[in-house]
Amino acid sequence: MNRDWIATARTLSEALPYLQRYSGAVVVVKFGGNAMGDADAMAEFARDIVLMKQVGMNPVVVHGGGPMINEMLTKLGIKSEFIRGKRVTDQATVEVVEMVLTGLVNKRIVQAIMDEGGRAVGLSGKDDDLMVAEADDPELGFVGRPVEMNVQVLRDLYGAGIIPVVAPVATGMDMLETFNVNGDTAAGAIAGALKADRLLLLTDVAGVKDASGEVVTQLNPDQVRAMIEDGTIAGGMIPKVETALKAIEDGVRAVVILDGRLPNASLLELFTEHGAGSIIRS
Ligand code: X2W
Repeated sequence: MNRDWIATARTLSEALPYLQRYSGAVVVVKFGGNAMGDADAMAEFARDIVLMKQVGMNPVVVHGGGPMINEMLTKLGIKSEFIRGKRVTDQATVEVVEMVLTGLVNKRIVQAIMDEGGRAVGLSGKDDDLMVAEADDPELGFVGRPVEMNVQVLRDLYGAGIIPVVAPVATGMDMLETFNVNGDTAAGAIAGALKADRLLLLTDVAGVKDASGEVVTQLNPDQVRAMIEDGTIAGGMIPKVETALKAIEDGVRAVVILDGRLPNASLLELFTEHGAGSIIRS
């Protein structure tokens, strides 16, 4: 018999305890613009999500799309800059952000999940008041900080067998303004409100690295705080670990930061002993 088939059967068999452990688990998956890559990467991500649903988990997808927003702003001749990892967002920019995220990117992900045989419905923070935000910092314009979450619509969707796909655009307290929310922040707020079993932050780095550049596979919140303080964790990793700390405070059981470009990254993390990336939990 072909050795590959034997290995496949063994892999499935070894996944049993993980399948049992995660049955019914709520898993929020942040799919960043940098992890989306090409059509193949999108299809592979969608397939992993459909598999999670098929084996009884409740995946909730929250996406980014920074590179796609940049592309559209460039086409329209609108200049854009970032302060501390967040896009300075004026009125013209927030309109483009909403169009690109809730239109182009959200529907591409919905299509990819449908194409793999799942059922997906796309929505933004505006739908059913899922995510209500306030201005984060006057310097940033219409960048929102989530202040009120109404996640029942997500429970209704996954309870009905549907995979929710959420664009990180929020409504204002007066229900008139539109806010651009960082994708990681939105995913953390949603995971916190759902008290999710897992928050997976799929990005384009292997995980949290120590001073020698090695990925640290397991961390607790105190270790993360110490690594921020001594400068080991820096740059774009800071908003991610801050999201992780806040989500854990809000009741998420564990947060994993992993490289979404790795083949079957989420499955490797959830269904094998090996895991992937860095897991943060108390
Ligand atoms: C982000 C929203 C998209 C996002 C932006 O405008 O780019 C803020 O910076 P990635 O692909 O996950 O980076 N919002 C406030 O987070 O995309």
